[in-house]
Amino acid sequence: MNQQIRETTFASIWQAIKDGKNFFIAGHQNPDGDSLGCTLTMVSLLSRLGKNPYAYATPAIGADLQFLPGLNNIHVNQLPQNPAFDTVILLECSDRTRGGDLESVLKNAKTIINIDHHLISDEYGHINYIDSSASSTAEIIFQLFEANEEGLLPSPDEATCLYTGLETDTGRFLHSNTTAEALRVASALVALGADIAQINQVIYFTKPYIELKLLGRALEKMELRFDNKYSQIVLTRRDFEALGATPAQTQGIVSQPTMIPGVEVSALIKEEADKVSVNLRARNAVDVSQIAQKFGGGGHARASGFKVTGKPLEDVTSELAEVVKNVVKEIR
Ligand SMILES: [Mn+2]
Repeated sequence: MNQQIRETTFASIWQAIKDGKNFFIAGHQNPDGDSLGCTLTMVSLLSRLGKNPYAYATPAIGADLQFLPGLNNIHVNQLPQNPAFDTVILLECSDRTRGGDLESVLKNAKTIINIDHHLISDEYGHINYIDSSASSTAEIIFQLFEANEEGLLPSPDEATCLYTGLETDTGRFLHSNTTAEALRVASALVALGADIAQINQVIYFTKPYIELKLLGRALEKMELRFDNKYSQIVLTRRDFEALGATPAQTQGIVSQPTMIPGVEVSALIKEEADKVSVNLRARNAVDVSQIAQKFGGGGHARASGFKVTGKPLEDVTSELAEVVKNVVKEIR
């Protein structure tokens, strides 16, 4: 994306912020650090500008993100009865349903602003700022600040929220989306007061007992297939019940097998109460977002996923294996 387009588009976002009064802000469902960090930053920024922001998240906020400053400003699972927002800002939502059932909000909005870094977007907004070269939406939001003509900068709390988005979406600055720009923005956020000691302590050096036990069980069940290029972990309902764990407690598990030399694709397949959900990771050669798209999902080249309802675990597992088999057989 060239600089000209970028500045023009940021200018149109600032104009919409200036023109708006009652704002609705949401990230995607099951919000991650980027989604929540950006939502909180926008709420805080809009409040500073004298606007009325209403932030929404669904269905819940993970235990590891409870430390984020300003979290009590988020309405979890609560939509107003008669929504009347002139401006809607959706973050990290590749289509208008990613943030939940928001039609009642969207249909009355004068301006919908869509800010995202995912590869594919429906461009459902009146203003669509999609930059798939950005490591995270947090990186884009920081650039948005920089494009502000009045020299507005993130507060220390906002810097903490944005840094959390950047750090979690880059896998602690380890994934291939850790660009020079991502590191520049991270550095600027630290200079602005991001509390990195707390972020790291809470997100990376804290894990509940049950999650460690679940990791152990998952690694125990890991299987290598197709010349050891595919790692498959299947967690059944019985696995979760045996530990008193939930499918939400599997964060980080799917990345573990990509440490094994030769593994190109890692899949974590979870049997949930009403669906089968699959997380995919790639080491290098494979674009797993294309695999996820075949099953109605999406995401990034190195990290993606999908959900299937009304199909048994075994069928999803074998259909996925068939697709992966055809993809990895090309890799020498
Ligand atoms: Mn993101």
